[in-house]
Amino acid sequence: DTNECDTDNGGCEQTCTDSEGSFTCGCRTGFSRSVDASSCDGQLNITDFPPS
Ligand SMILES: [Ca+2]
Repeated sequence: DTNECDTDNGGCEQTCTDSEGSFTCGCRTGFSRSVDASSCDGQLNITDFPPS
């Protein structure tokens, strides 16, 4: 299997996770995945995720 994440991060805006035959885009804490599955929507209220 190829690692799509090696090329342009798999087209993902934030995180990319390779899997057998495919790959998955993800978002960091405080972001939600957009409807197009490759990009992420803005941060939630920062007070919901205080820095540790
Ligand atoms: Ca793959």
